[in-house]
Amino acid sequence: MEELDQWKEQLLHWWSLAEEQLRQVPPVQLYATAAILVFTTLLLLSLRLLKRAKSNTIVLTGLSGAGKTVLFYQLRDGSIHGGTVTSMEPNEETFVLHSETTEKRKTKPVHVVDVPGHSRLRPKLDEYLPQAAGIVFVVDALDFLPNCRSASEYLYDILTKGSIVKKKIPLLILCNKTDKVTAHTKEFIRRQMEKEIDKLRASRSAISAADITNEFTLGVPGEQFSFIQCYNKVTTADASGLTGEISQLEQFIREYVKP
Ligand SMILES: Nc1nc2c(ncn2[C@@H]2O[C@H](COP(=O)(O)OP(=O)(O)OP(=O)(O)O)[C@@H](O)[C@H]2O)c(=O)[nH]1
Ligand SMILES: [Mg+2]
Repeated sequence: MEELDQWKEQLLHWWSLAEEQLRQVPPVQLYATAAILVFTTLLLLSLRLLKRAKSNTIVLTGLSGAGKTVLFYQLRDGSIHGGTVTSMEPNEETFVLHSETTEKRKTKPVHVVDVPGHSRLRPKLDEYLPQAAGIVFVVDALDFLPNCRSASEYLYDILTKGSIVKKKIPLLILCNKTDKVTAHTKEFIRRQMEKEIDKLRASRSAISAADITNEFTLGVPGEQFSFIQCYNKVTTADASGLTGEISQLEQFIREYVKP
């Protein structure tokens, strides 16, 4: 009890000292300090708000025939209509995910862009990637081995783009067509792509002095390449656009575009 009283006395003493000090300060200075404090708090608050106003764009990319357009329709309508043909233009729309249309609470619409894999249309990707909240790299898990090299090259080029690295945009490697038993597992696909990128890294750094195309390098020099070493968060998931098994894709979307 006595100790508490002592503390109280000490506090009162400090308070009166502080008061005396404040009284000596001209009021103009006091107002100026208060104004600066209020201004910085408001500035910090608005910066936080701005940061929260995040993009709601999800970009679907990957080689031609991987199943991007089928996934796009599954996300939007929960069906694939009559089927798809090789896309010649990006498919772009803002909608509420089909699986969420039955929910009572309102959910935020997602802006989904499906960029064709045809090499002539790939430059289009640069228009969409920098504004993405997340990138989905679709891989054909059935016909994977013959396409492993070109898919890895495409992925390498995405993961070394300055605009993507600087913003640390998360990327999902989506192994599609898992409705067929002969589809490769996502672990296998991840490992094979890591090996392929490891090889690519060596060949690219050898030529990069001559004609620089990649703004960033990947991985740790002298170490076997792994996606864990990337600046961007890279994860893997399974899907079947054909049968509508897209829950892992929707989970990824909702992790980065909050409902
Ligand atoms: N078995 C199976 N086939 C699929 C699946 N998803 C897509 N396909 C088939 O794969 C082919 C290509 O699908 P698309 O969605 O058109 O491919 P894309 O990635 O949009 O191709 P581009 O527009 O050329 O870039 C179609 O014949 C689809 O029927 C799937 O989950 N399982
Ligand atoms: Mg398509």
